[in-house]
Amino acid sequence: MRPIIPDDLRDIEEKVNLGQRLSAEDGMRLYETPDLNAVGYLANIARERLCGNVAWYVRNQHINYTNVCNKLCRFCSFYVKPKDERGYVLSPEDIQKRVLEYIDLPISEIHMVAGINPKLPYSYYLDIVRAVKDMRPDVAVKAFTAIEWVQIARIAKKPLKDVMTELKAAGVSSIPGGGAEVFSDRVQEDLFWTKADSEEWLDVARTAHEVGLPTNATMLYGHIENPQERIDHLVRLRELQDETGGFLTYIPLSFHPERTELEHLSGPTGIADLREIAVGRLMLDNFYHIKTFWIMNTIEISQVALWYGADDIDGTIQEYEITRRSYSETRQVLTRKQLVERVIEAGRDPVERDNLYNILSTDREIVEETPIGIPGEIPVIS
Ligand code: V47
Repeated sequence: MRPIIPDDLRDIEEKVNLGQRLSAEDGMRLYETPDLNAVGYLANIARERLCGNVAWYVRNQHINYTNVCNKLCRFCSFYVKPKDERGYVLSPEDIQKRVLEYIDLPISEIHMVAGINPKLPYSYYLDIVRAVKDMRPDVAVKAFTAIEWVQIARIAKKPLKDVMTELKAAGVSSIPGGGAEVFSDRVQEDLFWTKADSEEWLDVARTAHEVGLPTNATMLYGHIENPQERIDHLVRLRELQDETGGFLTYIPLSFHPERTELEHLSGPTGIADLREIAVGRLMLDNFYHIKTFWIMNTIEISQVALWYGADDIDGTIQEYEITRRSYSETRQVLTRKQLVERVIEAGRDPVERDNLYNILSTDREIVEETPIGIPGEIPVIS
């Protein structure tokens, strides 16, 4: 019978068992080996050592306050250019209406990100955060990708540290991981040349950690990047985490090519998605949480991913617009009961968390709530 770990990965197995750091070269071998199950098995050792059998989830809502963006990223299907008649901007009142749609559900996190709309003044960003907090004082606002933070500081004409401190006082309590894409000048020049480069993205994260705002980290994979670029990305995240300890979670984002300029690409397979979770877990030995974002990975792959290194399955997202419009117009919602049942079916223990991983509930028997969400029309506001 074939051993679980092939001979050529035995040295990596030994390091994983001893809790030793893997080198970039080890990481390349994890990408190159055809034996995905061996990689998953090793990732599960690291995962269970840190997180036991727990699978975290969150009751959350996404609000994308504008689809107008001047960054022209070739992998994105969400944005429209400034002046495009399909562009929208949600006013603080519109945002409160969105929050009201789910006010009866104990959502603990609102994830608020959007395009880079050059027309929005600094006061707008403060207003929309306050609008959410006025409506739902207890909810945690996880807001603005690094790219938005760069824009906010630019429009405010203030140092990043100051706008972060002011928006934190207004109610932002953590920062999502978007905008990192892949830390590669080559990929950046081709796909997102107008956007913050890797140094800037890492600087935003560093500043956030300095002002006491924990952040997530992402990597968008499965387009034109190569394994070496992915390993470089992970190593640079690991280095910053060694320096600050401010990252909460790493989320590999599976590229969806539909209706993007890269539609001719086929996008990652389920096998590639699982490998990315596993390599992330093994390389990022100083990250506690690895998230499988089920909206992009599918709930089925995410169930398996809980055995390939992931300890977080994200949430009962209400409406996800960043990729939703690109491959399906339907809402992507799992009720809390459905999500918990999927986790239990996968053999893990579901634990509801808030945005900082405080435990909110360990219930396994969930009473079905009113179907979550009302498909929201995206208002067109001049
Ligand atoms: O930065 C854009 C990615 C990101 C596509 O922090 C795409 O908990 C796939 O960062 N196919 C924004 N991905 C979303 C994001 C995120 C999502 C969930 C949880 C968290 C978190 C963060 O979405 C962008 C970009 O990398 N993206 N277009 C696409 N076609």
